[in-house]
Amino acid sequence: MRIAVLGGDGYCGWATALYLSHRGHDVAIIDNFIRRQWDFELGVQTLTPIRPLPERLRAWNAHTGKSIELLIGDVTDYEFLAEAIREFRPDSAVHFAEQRSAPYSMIDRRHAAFTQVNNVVGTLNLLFALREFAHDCHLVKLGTMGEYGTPNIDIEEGYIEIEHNGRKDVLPYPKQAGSFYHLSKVHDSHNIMFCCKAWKLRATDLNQGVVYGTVTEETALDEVLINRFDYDEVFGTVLNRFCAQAAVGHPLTVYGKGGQTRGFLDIRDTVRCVEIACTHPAAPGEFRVFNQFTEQFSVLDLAHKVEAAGKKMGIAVQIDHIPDPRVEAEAHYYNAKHSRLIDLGLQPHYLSDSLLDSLMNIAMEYRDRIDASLFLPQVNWRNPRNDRHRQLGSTKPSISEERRPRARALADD
Ligand code: NAD
Ligand code: USQ
Repeated sequence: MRIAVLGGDGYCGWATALYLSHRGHDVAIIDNFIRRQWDFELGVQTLTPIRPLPERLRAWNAHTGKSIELLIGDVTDYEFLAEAIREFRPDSAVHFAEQRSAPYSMIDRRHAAFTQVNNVVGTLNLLFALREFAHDCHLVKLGTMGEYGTPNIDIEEGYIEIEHNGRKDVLPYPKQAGSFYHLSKVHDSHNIMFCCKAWKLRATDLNQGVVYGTVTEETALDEVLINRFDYDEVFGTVLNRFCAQAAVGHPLTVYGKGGQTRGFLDIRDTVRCVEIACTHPAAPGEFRVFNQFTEQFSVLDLAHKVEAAGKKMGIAVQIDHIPDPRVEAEAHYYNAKHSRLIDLGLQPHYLSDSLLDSLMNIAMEYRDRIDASLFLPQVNWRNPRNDRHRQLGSTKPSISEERRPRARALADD
């Protein structure tokens, strides 16, 4: 298939582009590298030393003989995106190209507005470009399990049958998102559903849980192909962060009670799920939702798993409960369905002891790059700041004055 990977320089997108290319699909990456600018803005860097995208692509070609096309541009620029879609003519457009950090969206008004404009307008542009230039192309959109929040009933895959005053209907599952970022995904879902109905586009919303891990078969071929591993408070996700914290002897930062329960998956399952969605497209006019995760854990479950893995390696891991900077339930019911991708052939990689050991080993290997001052949360849901600077994407730090020197050092590098 011809598959466009929007956001293919990012964490999930890079691993997916390589996997799809390896499996014989013709792949084009569309990206504007804004994720790398956010690292500069925040004065942070990934634990793993990622290389510039053209260098990554040359290495991929040298190892496999396969080429991945690169289209550099901003998906919120309609002219650029329309041209990219018209020229590449994808069978599937896999859309990862959004601002995906909940804390980033909660920094201040400007970051909230940026997140929603970047995400909602990018997706809207893609819907219009598909309608105009690739009507039969299947949109595979990365959504999030966080769209549903934590209701006190089972979570279904996208839709729920409701009986009300003696009548029944199947309706979109209620959304209770927990940040301006998560809300941007809710807005996307509504726009996509409407376009499937109005224009008979075909789309799959992959409501993905929290991803962990960094190594896939393809990224392991060469260090030049290494993937991101974020551990800072803004972009680092919880299990990756706990492994980095353990590696440098920092107490694990469990927010509040730690009963927050979420769906999780290995990045090797992310890439496979996307391929499954592409090769089993939705029908014209269909808006399909798959819950993309393989297991659910509470934050405290994960902390104990990392503690046990540390013990085997001779590292004494301490677990701290710090005040939760987010507004979220710290103990709640959680039971989310996730059978549709398994029905289509997904064979999950569960979080085994050996996998956790390998995550810890990566954190240990690159521990000299860890800046422990990035662990403690500074963004607070109850108290987002007013605007800090004029322009987004500048190399100026946006969270605190203390980070200025680090941002400058990174920029100088
Ligand atoms: P990431 O930040 O590592 O990658 C996103 C990529 O999109 C970056 O390379 C960035 O430069 C690009 N991008 C962003 N806005 C763009 C724009 N306007 N134009 C062109 N390119 C743009 O994020 P990720 O972790 O790979 O997440 C990818 C997608 O998966 C996101 O939509 C995210 O919401 C979703 N998701 C991620 C996770 C997770 O745990 N990482 C979990 C659930 C869902
Ligand atoms: N948490 C801690 N300690 C930490 C970091 C996080 O207790 O040091 C807690 C958070 O409070 C939250 C949970 O761990 O309850 C998950 O937080 P996270 O930062 O790992 O993930 P989240 O903010 O939910 O976002 C990530 C991705 C996002 C994706 C989402 C899937 O960044 O793009 O949409 O996972 S989901 O969680 O299903 O919404």
